[in-house]
Amino acid sequence: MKPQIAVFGNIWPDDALRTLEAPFACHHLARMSADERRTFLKGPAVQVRGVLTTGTIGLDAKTAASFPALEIVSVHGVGVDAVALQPLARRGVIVTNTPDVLTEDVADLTVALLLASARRLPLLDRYVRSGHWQEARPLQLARSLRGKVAGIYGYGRIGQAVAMRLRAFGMAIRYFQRSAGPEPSLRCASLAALAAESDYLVVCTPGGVATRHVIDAEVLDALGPEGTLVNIARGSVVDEAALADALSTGRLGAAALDVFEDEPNVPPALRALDNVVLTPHVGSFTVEARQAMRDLAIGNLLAHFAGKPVLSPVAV
Ligand code: 8YV
Repeated sequence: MKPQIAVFGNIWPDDALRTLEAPFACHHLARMSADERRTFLKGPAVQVRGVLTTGTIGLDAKTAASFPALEIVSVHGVGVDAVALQPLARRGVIVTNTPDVLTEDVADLTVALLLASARRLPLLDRYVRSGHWQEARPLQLARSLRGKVAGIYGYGRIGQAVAMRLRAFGMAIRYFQRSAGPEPSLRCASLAALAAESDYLVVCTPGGVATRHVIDAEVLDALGPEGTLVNIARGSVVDEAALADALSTGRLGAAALDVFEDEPNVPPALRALDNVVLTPHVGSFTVEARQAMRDLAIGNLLAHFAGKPVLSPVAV
């Protein structure tokens, strides 16, 4: 009998679904109505041995409890903050994610956002389309990146890939994270100290309770009126109300954001601001990264049910 798996999210293209449906009996949660989902979670879910989910949806503790036979949760994404890691670990359930394969593309988007903000690309695009150029309306000069400091909060795989790129633009790198990291001489003593030293504060840290709202009014004030916040990690890391306040009162210069606390809902206060660049959580949204993420996420399930070690387990 094929192992039963529950598939969360509607991001799976046909070829991925075909790959899944050959070895597994799949229950697609995204295709169920709210009533069907409740019925499924109260009944057939007891047979489910594997879960395939996205980084954003994850698997919360209550839903995980509906799967008493669960052996593995495969996350399509590197961030596992939406997964109830501790309860699953206590039950001996394996959790896997998709690190490495998205690092370069997420780092590329980070630099694209930083540049788009520094050179005000969205405003310039609107300037041309609206005919303001033909009307010779005045334009404010942008700021050069050369010689500026990029402070990277979270100097892991993605943070280091961002640093490598920004060095090529002539920027100096500093970072903050709890552990010393690979270049201790560049590490600041605290997040606030990093913000104070930085022209651009780039958030690359994992989400979750440990980092919830750590980018608060104090950190934003340390970054200051000439400073820019770039966030490609998790919206939960930033206190969005404090951010909107700092931006609209001129205490912070600008922001470039790919992630938000309550996606896809972006606070109207942020959407209304000209000094903010917004993208819809697309760091890994390339053909290449998404293909590699799908292969790895499905590969983890295939390995587990073939009795082999999984390819990319999350250490708890
Ligand atoms: C995806 C992500 O948007 O990897 C992550 O942690 O946030 C993104 O790559 C998401 O996980 C897609 O499933």
